[in-house]
Amino acid sequence: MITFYNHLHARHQGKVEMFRGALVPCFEVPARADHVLAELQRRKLGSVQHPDAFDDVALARIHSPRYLRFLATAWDQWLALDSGNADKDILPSVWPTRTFRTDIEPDNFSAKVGLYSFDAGTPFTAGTWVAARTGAECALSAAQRLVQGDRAAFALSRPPGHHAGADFFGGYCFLNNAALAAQHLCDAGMERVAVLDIDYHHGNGTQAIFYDRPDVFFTSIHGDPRSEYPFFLGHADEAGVGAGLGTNLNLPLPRGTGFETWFAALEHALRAIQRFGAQALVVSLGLDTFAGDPISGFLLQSADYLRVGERLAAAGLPTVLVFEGGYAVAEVGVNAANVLEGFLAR
Ligand code: Q9C
Ligand code: ZN
Repeated sequence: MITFYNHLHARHQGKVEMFRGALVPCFEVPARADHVLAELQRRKLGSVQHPDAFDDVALARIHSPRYLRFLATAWDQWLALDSGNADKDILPSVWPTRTFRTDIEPDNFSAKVGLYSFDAGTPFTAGTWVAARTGAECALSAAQRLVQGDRAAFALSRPPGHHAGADFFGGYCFLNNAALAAQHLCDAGMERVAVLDIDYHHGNGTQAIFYDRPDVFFTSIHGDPRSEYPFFLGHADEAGVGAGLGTNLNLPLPRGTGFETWFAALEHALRAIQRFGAQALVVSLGLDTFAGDPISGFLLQSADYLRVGERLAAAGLPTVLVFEGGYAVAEVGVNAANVLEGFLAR
């Protein structure tokens, strides 16, 4: 399968994230994608290309105009505050929670950052916009391959995307790559598209984007949000709304869940996708379900990812794989390549 590799991913390189009252080194590091690329090439799992160019119209199918404007200009606004800001990352510190207004974009830069974000774990750096935008092009290029008749394509990019909503960043995500890919498939004429999110963390952004949509089915297997990030979405009773009622399926599992139970949930999710009648599949491929992941709580082993790939292929749908989380840096390449190898073996 072809891989669209974000050759500019390392331009996004956060220094620190807020964790329990301290600034700690970022978990979402460039080496993650480097290891995946190296392992794909070592095993010869297909050609690797730079993405095709897409204009802002493709991004605006998912993201709001004012959010896109903010992302494109945030770094310059940050430098305009103080040229000494060049060697510091932007981190949000104030948010409009319940009872506040979000319809007026404030002039104050910190307030803007808060308006367009939901956590203090997602630094915005000098190269964040170009990296995120090029990553989105990887997802769109992969989706376009399906339109042209390919069986599968892989978007190998960072920063990840599934926590980003139509107008907010967070959870290390800025542009929702999986949602952009799914929308591209819809726009190319597919009437029913499924997004399967197997990152450890619930894909709150993707869910929210498609929550009222009857044409995009979203299903996610993730750590129970009562204890796991992103905490405030991802419960089993979230089924969609309006015309989208019945097209959202959450399968939360407790921290400590092992492969057998997790795989049964995957089976459940794929059967639901089959019942929905999906014509194509977008997989938010997080590898932070791995037992060795430093910030997650499932117990999958490296060999299990071969079976995950096989099962995804057995769904028999044209499939875009989109790289999301996975923070066991030394193992993330092997684990991602195992999914691809399992998929290709079917
Ligand atoms: N100190 C993705 O996997 N912070 N995002 C967890 C760790 C947020 C994960 C706390 C985790 C976000 C794409
Ligand atoms: Zn994750």
